[in-house]
Parts: sequence; C-alpha cells; structure tokens
Amino acid sequence: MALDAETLSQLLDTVGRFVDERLRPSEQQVEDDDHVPDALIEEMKQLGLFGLTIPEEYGGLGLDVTEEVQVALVLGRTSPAFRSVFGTNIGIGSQGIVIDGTEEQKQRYLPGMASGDIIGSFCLTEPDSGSDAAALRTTALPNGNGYVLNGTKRYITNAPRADVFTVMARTDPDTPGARGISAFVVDADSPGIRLGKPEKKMGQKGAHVCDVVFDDCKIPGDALIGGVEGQGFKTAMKVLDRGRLHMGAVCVGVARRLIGDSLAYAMERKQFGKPISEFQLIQAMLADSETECAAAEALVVDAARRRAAGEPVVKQAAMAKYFASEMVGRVADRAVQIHGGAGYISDYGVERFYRDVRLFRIYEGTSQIQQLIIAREMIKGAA
Ligand code: COS
Repeated sequence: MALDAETLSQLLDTVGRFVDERLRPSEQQVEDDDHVPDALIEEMKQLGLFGLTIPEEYGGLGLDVTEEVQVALVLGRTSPAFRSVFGTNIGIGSQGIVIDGTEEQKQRYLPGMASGDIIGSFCLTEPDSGSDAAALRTTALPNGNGYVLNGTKRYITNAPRADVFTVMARTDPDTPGARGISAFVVDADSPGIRLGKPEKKMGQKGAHVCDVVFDDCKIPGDALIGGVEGQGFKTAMKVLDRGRLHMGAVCVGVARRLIGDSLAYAMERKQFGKPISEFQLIQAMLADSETECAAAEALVVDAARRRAAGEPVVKQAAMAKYFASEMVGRVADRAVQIHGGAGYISDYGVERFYRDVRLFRIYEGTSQIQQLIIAREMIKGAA
C-alpha cells in the first residue's frame, strides 16, 4: 500500500467530491460539445489525477493496484469521458515505461505525465491487427544509431492531445508473431508522424481517438523501452493486465451510478397509483443489477489484492474485465428499461451511459479475447 488508510480515505473523499460537484454537472455539456472544458482538466491536474499510479519518486501518488481500483470505482460515478482525459497517463500511456522502461526513460517522461504536462498514449492496434495484437505490421528498422518507424496505428485514445506515444513495432520483420515486436517511447513532435482526424464515435463524447501514421519517422536508439529488442509484446500485455483491472473497476463504478439513478427514479415515478419500485418486475431488474454489480466488484477487488500481493493475475484480470464490462452493459440496459420512455430521452442521461458503456466490452481486449485468455490460463494450469 502506498497510502495509509486515513490518507486513502481522504483521497477518495476528495475525488468523490470533485466527481459529484464538478464533473457530474458538466456531463451533458461535455456530451453536447464533445469537449472536456480546460478548466476541469486544470482541476484534474491540481488534484493529482494524472499521476495516480506513477511512482512517488517521479512525482506521482504511486498508488498500488488495490488503491487504484478504489479510486476508479469513484471515478466511475460520472461519464467515462472525464476519466479518459487522464486515463492513458495513469494506464496504458505510462505503464510501459513504469514497468519496463530504463531509468533514463522514467526520469525523462514520468514527472511530466504525473503532473499532466505530458499526455501519454498507447499505440498497439492497427488497421489489420486488433485482437490479434501479435500480427501488427508497423516496422521499426535500424537506422544509424536509431530506428525508422513506418506504419499506421488505429483508434488511438488521446492521440489528438498526446505528447508521447508508446509504440509497439516490429524490429525483426523476419520473426513473425510476438517475438519480433519491440516497444518504443516516441515524442509526438518527431518528424514523420501524422495524425488522422478524430473519429466520430457511438459514445464517450469528449474522449478522442484517431489514427497515428508513421511515415519514415526517425527516432533515437534510446527510445527503445528497456533498451531491449523483442520484449515489446510482453510489455504491452503487462500494461493491459493492469489496465483491465482498472477498467473492471470503472465498469463497477458506472454500474453503481446507474443503479442509484434507476432506484431513485423507480421510487419517485408513479404508475397504477404507486411508485414503480413497488412492482416486482421492476424489483427483479433492480435486484439483478445490484447482485451482479456486487459480484463484479468482488472479482475486481480480489484480483487487485492478489496482484498487489505479487501473484500472477493474467486470468483474474481477464475475468474481472470480462465480467464487469458485460455486467455494466446489462445494468445500463435495465436502467433504460426502468426509466421507460425517459430512458430513451437524452435529458435523463441514461441513454448516454448506455452508449458510453458499450465500449467497455471492446477496448483493452474484447470480451471474446478475455474468454480466450481465461480458458488458456485454465488449460495451462491444468497441464
Ligand atoms: N504478461 C506477460 N507476458 C505475456 C502475457 C502477459 N499477460 N501474455 C502473453 N505473454 C507472453 C507469452 O508468455 C509469450 O511469451 P513467450 O514467447 O516467451 O512464451 C508471448 O507473450 C506471446 O504470447 P501468446 O503466445 O499468448 O500470444 P498470442 O499471439 O497467442 O495472443 C492474446 C495473445 C490474444 C492474449 C493477445 O494478442 C491479446 O491480448 N490481444 C488483445 C489485444 C488488446 O487487448 N487490444 C486492445 C487494444 S489496446 S487498448
């Protein structure tokens, strides 16, 4: 644990107040403008949200994964787009450097990421390689003392605002699959990098993704994460393991919000002369959501505790992300149903969450990839 119980409780209170008093009132505005106001981003910086998981010696709070999960549960109480502002800095955009970077790379990038002055982003997915991450085709071929990058990365979260990318690329085109892949930390202003235009998305308005195109982009040799070639796929997988626990916690947080909104609505809305919460068919939906949410939380918290204790949690992280993201999809669907016609109208915000949570079953590994990982770990364990 990085924090003592009292400090953690204060942090959770502070983040909770910020979520309830500053972020929730701006949800609809962010949806309408497709933009998170700069003033809120500044407050996120002041609160230290960009550095939650970055080690203290590099200016962050250095939360361990159990503490990170607690904060993510609180952040889930509002639109996921807010979390996305700093989500890559505390997750996939920084953890490659935290986990496998050289001391020089850590000193160069982590303090700026922790303060929010440097935005990090993670470039794994490509037009022809999503779930099959080891099939990526971007190359990083030797060039003098460095490398030259060529290829296209797709759906890259926060790329439009990024200052630095963690890029997985093939250093050895003759070695197919995972072994030929290396990870690099690449400054966004390097010559030869071009951004696509931000994609129009189903939900999570205010969070932006676009293509990142490398066209003879020359980078120095010390951009290689950890200074070792051929380790990039493993770096990406380790980053995703922690990221999946974080996402599981966010899903639980969002589900709690939707259950709270649904319960409040059901107790207030009257039909047939009484609040609809008194009807057993509504109660069944509330009860299913509450139970599934508690189960997901238990899974996430248990996986985080195991990881913090040093256990390998590849299977547990996949189970937590899989169950929690599917769970919040069902909870959001029931929330729309409980709200009835109002659930379909944007003023109530429920339809917005319904669209927002759809992504949780896709990014940082689809549900089908989580199933595959879980089963493979089971078979490996039994063999
Ligand atoms: N931690 C550390 N190392 C890992 C690992 C993990 N979680 N998962 C795999 N590895 C290692 C393996 O041990 C193996 O190493 P060796 O070659 O030394 O044995 C290597 O990485 C290759 O692993 P594997 O053979 O399992 O790779 P596969 O190509 O079969 O695929 C999956 C693995 C499907 C699990 C992977 O491609 C994946 O997670 N895909 C989804 C990608 C994703 O989440 N994308 C979302 C976009 S990024 S936001």
